Amino acid sequence: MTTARRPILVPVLGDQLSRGIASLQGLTPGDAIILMMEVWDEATYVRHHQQKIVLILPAMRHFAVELRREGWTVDYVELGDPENAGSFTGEIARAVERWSPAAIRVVEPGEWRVRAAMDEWADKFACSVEILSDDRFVCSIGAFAQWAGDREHLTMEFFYREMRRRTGLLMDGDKPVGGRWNLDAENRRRPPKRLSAPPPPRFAPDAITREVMDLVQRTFGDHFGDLASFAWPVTAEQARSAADAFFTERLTLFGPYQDAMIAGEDDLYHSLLSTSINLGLLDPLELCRRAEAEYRARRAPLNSVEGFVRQLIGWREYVRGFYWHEMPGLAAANALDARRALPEFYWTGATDMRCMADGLRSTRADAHAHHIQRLMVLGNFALLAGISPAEVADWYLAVYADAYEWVELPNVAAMILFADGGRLATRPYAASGNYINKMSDYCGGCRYDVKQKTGPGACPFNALYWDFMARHRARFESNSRIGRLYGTWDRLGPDRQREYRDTARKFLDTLEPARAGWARTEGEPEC
Ligand code: FAD
Ligand code: DLZ
Ligand code: SF4
Repeated sequence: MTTARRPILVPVLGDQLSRGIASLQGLTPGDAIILMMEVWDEATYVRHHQQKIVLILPAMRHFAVELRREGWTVDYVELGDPENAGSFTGEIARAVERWSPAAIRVVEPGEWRVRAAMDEWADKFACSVEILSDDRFVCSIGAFAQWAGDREHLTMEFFYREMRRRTGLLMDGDKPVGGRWNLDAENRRRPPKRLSAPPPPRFAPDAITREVMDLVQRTFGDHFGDLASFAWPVTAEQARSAADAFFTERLTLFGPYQDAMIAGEDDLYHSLLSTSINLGLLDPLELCRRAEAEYRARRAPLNSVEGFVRQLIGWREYVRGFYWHEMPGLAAANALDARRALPEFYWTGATDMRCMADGLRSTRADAHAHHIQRLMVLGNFALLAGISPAEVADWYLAVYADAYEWVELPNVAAMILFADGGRLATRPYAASGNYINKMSDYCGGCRYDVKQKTGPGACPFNALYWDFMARHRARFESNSRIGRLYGTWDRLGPDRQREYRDTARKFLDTLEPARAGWARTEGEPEC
């Protein structure tokens, strides 16, 4: 680097580990100092699962090694550095002192609280600050806002069609390949007994990762989650090999069994790529193009490929736009006035409900549960039991390795809890035990009876479902998608209805509230 010119300082955050990140485009190693910061605030603003920290810090360290190999100057601040200021802003201040940069150039972050801090940098530091749009998403925050306009409901399906047109994915001219936009109806196959998928690759921790594992054990050993089984990809190369395995071994049946659940089968035909995509190790658009190529080469059926593409350029893009469009209100939204504390068993896994226990086990073991467990088991329970959205959101943000607020909060507050009052979903994803029984093998081995509706041995989802519907009758009776269910409820008559509601109340009374301090350090203000 020439000594005469003041460099551009380019902070790269822990989930911006993409070589093509916008802040580096157009720069050469001679122009820039790349700043990477391991900071206490990010590791503790919620008490992340131990594996989430072990995923992110080694991924950052490996990324720094790659950049240095390419000739970039990387100013890397480790968590254990005694001078570490503990926050992004504090570390930028120290870096500005060290380098006297001409400007700071950074890509917008994934979380509102970080954006709020970033917006203050220009006033705090004696140099200009350029905050760039994150072009790893197809739809910018501004473009989403334009699409949303003043629509009352932000229906994902219409947004998704726009994304298909914009990217040209699975299109024949201006028509969807195969004549239909969405093949979701073909993606709900009931799983046969003993459905089992080829296991996804696991990546043994190397020296860099093992060093962070020691650090996490020493420093965050009291955070939720097991560490010993850590096997997530932490480099772009590993992430590519995880993607290869998905495309060759699991994509074909991804579609049909997307909603299936089998006890002990934690991954089934899911891709397990969210941790790598969200870190920036994989490009979602490239994955979609590869999935399309599998279809065009007749190696994968359309329902699997369209399902996968829809998750990425539909749901993933949509929830990100929704987050920025609805924040900061979304974090405090509670349209159903749900106030119950999160039960302790979400943290301990100690419940006799087999479906819940299985999802909680994989959450603890791998910092992962697949979509339908997050949505229709763990999320459905939180909805029906009326658990406070803020407590549920903290839990999801802390326990999953792929969780950042931009993707976690819309899924929790809007998709599962209906806390946004129906901006995202036209009806709540509420279901009784019957749904779980149809889509899984859980109920056979459960101490509760899924066919029994009331009484102490009945599947708790059954009474909770009707209790939820009865509690929210005023809101949902006029809903064209679920209003007619109140006819079924009315036909039960007052005595039977009372039995349902008593069963629900008695069950809810047994729930022990989670002790303080699991998700956030006690006594610290919420960020
Ligand atoms: P696959 O089933 O293989 O799906 C392929 C990809 O599609 C995923 O890797 C992911 O990038 C994307 N995707 C699928 N569904 C969604 C969705 N609803 N929203 C956004 N992207 C989606 N996903 C996260 O990445 N981080 C989260 O914090 C997160 N929290 C969730 C909370 C709840 C309550 C629910 C219902 C879903 C949440 N999801 C979250 C979405 C989804 O459950 C995970 O992306 C998925 O389980 C990751 O596993 P996979 O890579 O095997 O996904
Ligand atoms: C989640 C996380 C953790 C645990 N640690 C760091 C860190 O030390 N340094 C960093 O740059 N990023 C970390 N992250 C990811 C950030 O929380 C994430 O970049 C912001 O939330 C913005 O999305
Ligand atoms: Fe879950 Fe009810 Fe089935 Fe038990 S019976 S596994 S609680 S749905």
